Amino acid sequence: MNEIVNKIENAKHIVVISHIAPDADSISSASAMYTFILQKHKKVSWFCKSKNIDRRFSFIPWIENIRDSFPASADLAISLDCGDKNRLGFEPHCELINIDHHESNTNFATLNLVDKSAISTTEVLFNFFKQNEIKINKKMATSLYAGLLDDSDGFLHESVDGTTFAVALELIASGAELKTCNKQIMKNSSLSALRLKGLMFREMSLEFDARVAVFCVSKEDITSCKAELRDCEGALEESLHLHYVEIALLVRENSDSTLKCSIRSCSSFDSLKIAQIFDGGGHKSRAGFSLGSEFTIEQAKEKILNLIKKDIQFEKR
Ligand SMILES: [Mn+2]
Repeated sequence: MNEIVNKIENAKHIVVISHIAPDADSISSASAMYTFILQKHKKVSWFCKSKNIDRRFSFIPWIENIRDSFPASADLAISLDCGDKNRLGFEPHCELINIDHHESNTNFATLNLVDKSAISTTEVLFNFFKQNEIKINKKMATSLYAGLLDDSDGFLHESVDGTTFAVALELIASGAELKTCNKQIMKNSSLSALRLKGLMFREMSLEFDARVAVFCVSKEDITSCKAELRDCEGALEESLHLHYVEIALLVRENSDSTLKCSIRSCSSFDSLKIAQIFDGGGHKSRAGFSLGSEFTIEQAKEKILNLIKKDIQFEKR
């Protein structure tokens, strides 16, 4: 029997963990694992340190069961889509299994199922279910599809290939509610988020021959639009649609004046390499890291742009 299946069989109380500030992939993969464990008539809990979960995910099965306190009686924890231990937001006292696809994953658990070639953690989980002849029911299929959809940027990410569509096809055949997923994940925005996007594009600067789009967002920018921190993502991703832009940089101020920096790349530029200088994580095409309040937004921007300048290939396009 597979080692992970074995651990699940032998555990009494299992906790699935979504990472802090969870995205669709982390929520969906935890949901699919939760459904699987529930079917085994096992006691299962769902932990996520962040309180403010994106409303777009409200259709994901069992999401109402997420708790921000870690149950004391748990004897097995399974983290989903967490690249490193800090992303858990809690140090589990029990045995830990790590299921993920991040390039920067540090294999921090006792048992690690990390496939860096997978487009989403839900794809890793799909393969795990298949290999262990676990039936994917309608709830699981919906969750797995939602993560695949979001992490593949609606099947437009450059690493999307026939395999991605083959997985999607199988999930649809298993009953995935694709219309709900497509609408909720890809086409559901708030007015505040759209206002922030407008503000961000108005203030965006272009550097290095317009190959780098730069966004600086203060906490006042966010509050003036009544937006959420995560609403900065849209403009960041969309700036890569501009013809010459290969890299997008966001320096965002948190409410406590610390900074969160995100880098996106649609060329061979390695975002993760920069993020790792600052103990961050992610993938080549999308990575992030935090900075303390010792830097102003402007100083952080200059520092990161200097690093990007060293790495960007100034070959003729
Ligand atoms: Mn992911």
